[in-house]
Amino acid sequence: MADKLDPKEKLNIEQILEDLENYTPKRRGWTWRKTPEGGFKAFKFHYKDMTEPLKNSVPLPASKYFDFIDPQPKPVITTEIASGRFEDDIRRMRMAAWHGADHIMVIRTTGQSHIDGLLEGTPEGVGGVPITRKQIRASRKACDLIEEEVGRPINFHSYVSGVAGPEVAVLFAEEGVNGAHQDPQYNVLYRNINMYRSFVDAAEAKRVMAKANIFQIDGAHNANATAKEGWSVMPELLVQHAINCAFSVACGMKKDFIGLSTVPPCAPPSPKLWYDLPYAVALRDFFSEFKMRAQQNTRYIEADIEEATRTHVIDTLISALTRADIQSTITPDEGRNVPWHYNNIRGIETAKQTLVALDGIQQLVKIDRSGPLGVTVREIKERAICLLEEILEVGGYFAAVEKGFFVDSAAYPDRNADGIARDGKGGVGAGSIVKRDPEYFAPVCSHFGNNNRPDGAKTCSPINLCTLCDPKKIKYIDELDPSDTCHKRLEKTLPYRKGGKIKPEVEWAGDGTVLIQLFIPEQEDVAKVAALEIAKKMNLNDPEVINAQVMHPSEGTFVEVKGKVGFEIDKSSLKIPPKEVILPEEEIRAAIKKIGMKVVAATVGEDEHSVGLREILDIKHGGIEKYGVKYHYLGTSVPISKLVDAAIETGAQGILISTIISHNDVHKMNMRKLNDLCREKGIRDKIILIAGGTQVTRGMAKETGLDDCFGRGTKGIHVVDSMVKTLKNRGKI
Ligand code: Z97
Repeated sequence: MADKLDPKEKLNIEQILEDLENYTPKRRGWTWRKTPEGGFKAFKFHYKDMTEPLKNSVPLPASKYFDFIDPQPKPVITTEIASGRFEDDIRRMRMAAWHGADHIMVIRTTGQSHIDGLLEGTPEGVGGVPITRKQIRASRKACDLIEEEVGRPINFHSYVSGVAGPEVAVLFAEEGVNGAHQDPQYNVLYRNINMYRSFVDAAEAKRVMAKANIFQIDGAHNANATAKEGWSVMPELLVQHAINCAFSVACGMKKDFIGLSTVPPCAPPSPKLWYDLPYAVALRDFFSEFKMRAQQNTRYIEADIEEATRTHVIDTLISALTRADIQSTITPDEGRNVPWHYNNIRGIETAKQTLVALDGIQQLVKIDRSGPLGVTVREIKERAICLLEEILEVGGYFAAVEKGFFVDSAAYPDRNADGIARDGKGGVGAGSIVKRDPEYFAPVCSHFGNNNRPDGAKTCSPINLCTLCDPKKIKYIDELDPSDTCHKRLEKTLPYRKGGKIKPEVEWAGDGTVLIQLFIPEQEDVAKVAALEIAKKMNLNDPEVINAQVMHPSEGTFVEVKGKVGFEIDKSSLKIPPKEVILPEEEIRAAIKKIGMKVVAATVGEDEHSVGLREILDIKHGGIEKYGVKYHYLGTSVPISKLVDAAIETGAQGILISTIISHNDVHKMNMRKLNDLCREKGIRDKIILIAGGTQVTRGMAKETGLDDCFGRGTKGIHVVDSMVKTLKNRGKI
């Protein structure tokens, strides 16, 4: 297959799936972004904390005013991709990478913790999609191509959890997965896996991850998301981080490969900063040697995308004020949908835009510990230490879990007695721990324990190397169920990927989903039902209200409805207008300056409608004045002859007429007259003639002998661009 992606071509999924059994990842282990010595220069700016730019990217919308630069912030930026179909996820990964994500987490739609072994193939089956070797290999292969295309390594990430955790860790090490969540407390608290078994499994898994340089993220954020009051569990979060960090180091993980999953725990309308900033500072004080993976708050996301985005901006401000080595992003639609692909991009853009804007903030603003912040930081730390002490007093971690110390919704030392309590003898895998047999020989050498090789030599040499030392020994198993495979799914979506058919989508190729936004001037209950009726009349299938926001209790409601279209568009039936390329602003300004461009302008005939023309002229809304053109406005209903005379008198190089009235084609008549008169006076080749108006179209220029014509939606830039192009064609510049 082609070893390079072409930005003009879609990802060829079928090609990615070819010869997968022989594919090995191009790169292994975690990678950080590179910060150039002495900062980074782009356009007219000197950035303090930006990293090397991408080879190919989509910059922020406002970049067109800044020479299309696309500065890349220092933290690695994460996006979580959750469609469940890896064949669609890889397209989303490519879009995400172009917008600046270099840490791509794949969330399965089933809990891996429920599965006690590894699955093969790419089944959707029942209960969601597990992680399998084929999916990972295809995704890593796609990432290898995508990282080449954008010019920056992509860290591919998934989850090591459940009683098959050690096997999953080996699979990840074999397949070049670069990051993973691993925290034995997650299994215990949220998946009811036996607590002792979970820590034994974690020891194995962490050892394997450490040897493979897989970056680890812990699971403390889950307490924040689960507790009734996320902000009350701050002391406990510190304790959970501490337990996982200490255990990971004991298993042989390097501290800079251990990431704390931190979430600013509050959201407006709370006074967020008073909780989130001291918490962030306390964390960074206690865990200064470890990496911070700052995640955006999901606990309080409702259905309003804008609201989620605003909270995420404040979260990112906290990251910038403190430290985030990885800035994780959440799609702003998480509260109302399975995340949609363009919302992944919105999340990434939110983080990128905020971090770029806040470049070097720590040189401008210092955190003041002398006031209330210092007091609160100390208080959080004291509460955490007291909780740890009490855990030790009651007999240690396992005893504390039995007593329901964790995810209690009160701020320690208060207790609401609503914590998650687990029985040490119960849970999944209870009683399954067996003492290692002295003769036991581990299947992979980066195993916890010495594998009976006291000499410390390559521990797998007696079995002629293990799969981690010799990838050729990896057994690749393809699909197991011929009816439930990615190939079957790809057949169905072929028309939309390669067959010239177009259907809108948000999650999977060809899903047909669209979103409509309506303002209904009724109270909320009525508005929601009315919106659904409107969606049905628009022929949307399965319409569903996913957001309703009261504008006023009786004046009206903003409603968002999703639905599916039942039709498709034939690409070959579309008539695509040729794209007009506007000259760069700098070039336009230079040309205008060079010839000292002057124009005369007026509305003509019986036309008193002057607003459109004034907008094209005035600097305020980007009229031609903005680009250096001097204009002489003659007023309304001006005879053509007066305009031509004025142009001759003032030495203007252009005449702009505006003509709205079009009955009896009076607009065209005036346009022709302008051309004819200029010819008569012998100035036609020295003057640029342009007409505009609501009934005017570009095609009328040819018909009437003018240089250009403009209709609705025209801006000053289009007119100056046209004037400069005419001058160029005439060899004047
Ligand atoms: C995040 N927004 O980025 P299973 N292990 C740990 C976890 O935290 C998780 C799993 C395993 C979130 C999304 C939520 N975390 C992820 C420490 C899940 C998942 O699928 O339940 O077996 O494991 O962290």
